[in-house]
Amino acid sequence: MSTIKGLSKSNTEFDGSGLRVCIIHARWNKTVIDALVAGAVAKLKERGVKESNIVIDSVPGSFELPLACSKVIAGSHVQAGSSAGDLLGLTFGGSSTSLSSKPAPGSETSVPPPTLVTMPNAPFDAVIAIGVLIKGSTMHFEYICDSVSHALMKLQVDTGVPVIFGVLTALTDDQALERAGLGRGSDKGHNHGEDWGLAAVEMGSKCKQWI
Ligand code: DLZ
Repeated sequence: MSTIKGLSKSNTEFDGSGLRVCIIHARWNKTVIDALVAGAVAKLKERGVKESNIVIDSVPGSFELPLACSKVIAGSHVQAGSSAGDLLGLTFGGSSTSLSSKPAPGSETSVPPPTLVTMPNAPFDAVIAIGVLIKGSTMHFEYICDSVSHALMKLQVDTGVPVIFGVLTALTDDQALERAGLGRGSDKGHNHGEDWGLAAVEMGSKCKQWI
């Protein structure tokens, strides 16, 4: 019997030619990671994202994905007159230095002019976080799956930049392999990285329209 599960095709084919996308991937379970990253890149390019607008970087494990994604979003969205910390609503080192804040009354002359932060990079329209978690014999898997998924969701909602959830949470090696199109049976499975590439183009395009 055929399955009812799965992603249905969008009626619109989104154009990624004006998008800039960052892929951050973990290095644990490299065989599966490599296939997923390749699948995501293939679909980004198929939708017109220029190779020069695809930035790929890695972190040790999936647990590191939220911080890395947060940093690349903050770094690419630093605008003159606002700091990355301001943008994310974060306070570093116990004090916030908003460049737009007014000087304290009576101290106008003693406050040095703020150093404007220049925008080092064009902003990313979407970030794809790719990791492969495979259950072991301890609770490690559950803790990482839970914290990483929550942190990535919070990051995209807080920043307004789509963060595509490219984290496989597999109970066995075979589950992970099948979801990267590397299944060991007659059915090789479907490479979910392809879906993540398409999701990045769709969400990156839609979020530009929804502003
Ligand atoms: C430690 C660990 C283990 C046991 N398993 C995985 C895994 O299956 N997938 C993955 O991406 N990372 C794993 N890690 C590493 C953690 O994500 C993290 O890199 C370390 O705990 C250091 O913070």
